[in-house]
Formats: sequence, C-alpha cells, structure tokens
Amino acid sequence: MTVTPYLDRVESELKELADMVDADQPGWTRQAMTETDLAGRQWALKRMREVGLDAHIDEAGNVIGVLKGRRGGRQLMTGSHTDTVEAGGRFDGMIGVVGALEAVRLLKETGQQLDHDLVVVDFFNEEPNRFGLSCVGSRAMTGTLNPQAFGVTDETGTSFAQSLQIAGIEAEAMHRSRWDFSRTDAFVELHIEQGPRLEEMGTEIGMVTSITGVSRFRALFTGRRDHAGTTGMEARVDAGCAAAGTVLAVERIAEQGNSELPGSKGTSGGVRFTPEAINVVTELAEIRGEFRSPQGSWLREAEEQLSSAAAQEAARRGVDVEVAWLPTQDPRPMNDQVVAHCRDAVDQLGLSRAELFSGAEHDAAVIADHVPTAMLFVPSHKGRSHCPEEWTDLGDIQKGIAALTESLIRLDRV
Ligand code: HGY
Ligand code: MN
Ligand code: MN
Ligand code: MN
Repeated sequence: MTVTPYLDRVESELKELADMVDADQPGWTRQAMTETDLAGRQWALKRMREVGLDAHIDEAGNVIGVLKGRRGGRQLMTGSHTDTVEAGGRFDGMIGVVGALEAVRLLKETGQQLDHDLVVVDFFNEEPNRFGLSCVGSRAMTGTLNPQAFGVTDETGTSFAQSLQIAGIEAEAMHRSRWDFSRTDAFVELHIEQGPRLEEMGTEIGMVTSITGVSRFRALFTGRRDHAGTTGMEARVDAGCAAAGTVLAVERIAEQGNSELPGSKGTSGGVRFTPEAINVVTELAEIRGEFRSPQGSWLREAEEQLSSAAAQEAARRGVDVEVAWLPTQDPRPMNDQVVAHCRDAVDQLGLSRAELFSGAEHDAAVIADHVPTAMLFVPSHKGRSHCPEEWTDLGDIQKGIAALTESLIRLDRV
C-alpha cells in the first residue's frame, strides 16, 4: 500500500507556521529564543499531541513526540526544525516537521502500525543564533553541546546562558535532554534542497550523500578611536580597515580552496564597527564568518590561513586582533544502508531521484554521529533559500512526504 499525503493539511500547517513570525522583519522570521520561536515550538507540541503522539518539550527546548510501536523498545526518528534565519523563508526546516506530522497521520489512517516507536523531533535552535551557535538542540540531545558555549556573549554582553533563560531553558539542565540513541535504529530528515540542482535536473527527490562541514569564527579587532579629519593616514590605528582586509581574505581563501576542492566556501556574514560614525576612525570591528567544505582537512587549513591573514591585516596597522573559533561540525557522510532503504522507497513510489551533497548544515549531521542517518531533499525554486523568496511547490513537498513515510515503513522492517 502506498500513501498519498493530503495537500490541504500540509498547506494549512505550513501557513499556520508562516503566520507565527516576527512582524517587524521582512520575510518569515522565527529566530531561536524569541517569542515567535516559543510560539512555534508550542504549536509543534500541540500538533504532535493532536496527531496522537506522546509529546513533551525537553530540557534543551526540543519538542519530542513518540508514536508507540507494536513491539516498542527500538525506535525510528524523524524531524527537523521550526526556527528560521532573520528574514528567511517558509520551508527551511518546517517541511521536515510538518512532513513528520503528516507521516504519522498517514500511518494511522492507513492502519499501518510500525513495530518501532516513531520519534518525531522539532529540534531547538538549528539555525546559527546571534552567538554563532547552531544545531543547539540536536547537540544537546547527543551530549555534544560544548558547555563553553554558554559563556559566549553577544554585543550587549548578554551570554548565551542568559538568552536561553528568556526561552525558559536552564543551561545547567540541558544535559538532561541527552537521548539514549542506542535504541534508535535510523534517523531520516526531510528538507528542502536550498540549492538549484534538483530543479535544474527536473528531479523529484534528492538522496543526500553527505553534509558539509562548517567552521565558524568571530574576529575582534581593537584599534584607536580618532578624529577622521585631523588624524593623518599614517597615524591611524584603524580596526575597520583591518577587518575589511580580513573579509577579503575570507573570500580569497574560499576561492582558492574551491578551485582545488569544489564545494569549499567562505562567508563573512556579519561585520560591525564601533563607533558607527562617519567622521571617526574605527576603534572596534567585529567579523562573524564561516568556512564550509566537504573535507574537514581543508577546514583546518582555512582556519589557519584566516587566523594568519587577520593577524597580518591587524599588525600592519598596529591593531590588536583576537580570532575565536566556534565549535566545528565536520563533514558527515550519510549511512549507506539507510540511504538504500530510502532509495527503494523513492523507486517504489515511481519518483525520480539523484544523489546530492548538502552544502547546508542540518541536525542530521549531528545525529549521524550517533545513529545511521539519511536525508531526503525536495526542489527549491531557483535554489533560493535563507531569503523571503524561498519556495517549494506543494506538489513537490507532497512527494517528499510520501518518500519520507515510505522510507520509515521500509526501515521499520529492518
Ligand atoms: O546554515 C545552514 O546551512 C542551515 O540552513 N542551517
Ligand atoms: Mn537554514
Ligand atoms: Mn534547515
Ligand atoms: Mn530495527
């Protein structure tokens, strides 16, 4: 028996989430540790209960719902996230949560009780928060959240631990969310591709082969605040110029890396000058950036190159610099066996498929260290994502949910 997801249910749930966003921001914004994020996860909790899951929010803010299996004891897990980037889209993360809810409904309606317990998760804070930390919920569940992260501060001096409190999460209690993954046989995450390849190929489902590694940093340059009209060019200690040189170094390192190893990337996603004054030489400059690559060894090289480029840019202007590297996620291959079962499911549904590397990071990369993991992608229109234009046709989402459901049914037989 194959299942057909109901478009109206999926559409209305995506719309409910799309309505639960920060009205002051363009696009769709539900950033972790904000009112809207709290509302989004409460919504997920309510919905999980409505579809018949035994659901709760754990000490790390993950919303977890369990559908009891016939035999129980062993588990399958699926899910994604409902938080967004600033001014993001309506699909990144959401279709993996809404898709899991629909999969549960379909299993029930077609009378297909699984042997395994099915665990559905809306992972807390997948997108990098303002402290530069991502996949916080999945890291907590796997016991890999570095406690040093709690002390990281934002520009106002607020620590990550204090921010968590606003979201009702106690940093010291987060370790209690650690999940016993020895009972979990497989994890499958449904997600939008966030790139153009499926659409370009006219392919319905992407079978992820591996997920990019990511290395993020914050570089703080300290110079001297001076009058822009009276301080000679040779007399300046300009933190802004040192930072600007470093931004260009990020691009240069990534371009060089990409020419040797396609898929290597570098981005300076945030730059801040203090003071922000047109007639003052910049005293403090901060860059937040990242490198990505299919190869962990290149990330290590890029880290070294960037640290030394920042030191050079600073030194030649008499500026001080500190570069802090945030917890790194190494590239993660997906599990061949789980991928093979998903592939069989996609074939059984008569859908076209292609193998893809994921340049986006996902909770699946964190979970993959602990559980055999696979990901299913559906096309993103023009490859746009992390922007309001992010779009996936409902019909494509429907196919993705069917593939997810059939994959879970197949994995249940293993
Ligand atoms: O940043 C990423 O790659 C993901 O979308 N969180
Ligand atoms: Mn994202
Ligand atoms: Mn995502
Ligand atoms: Mn099993």
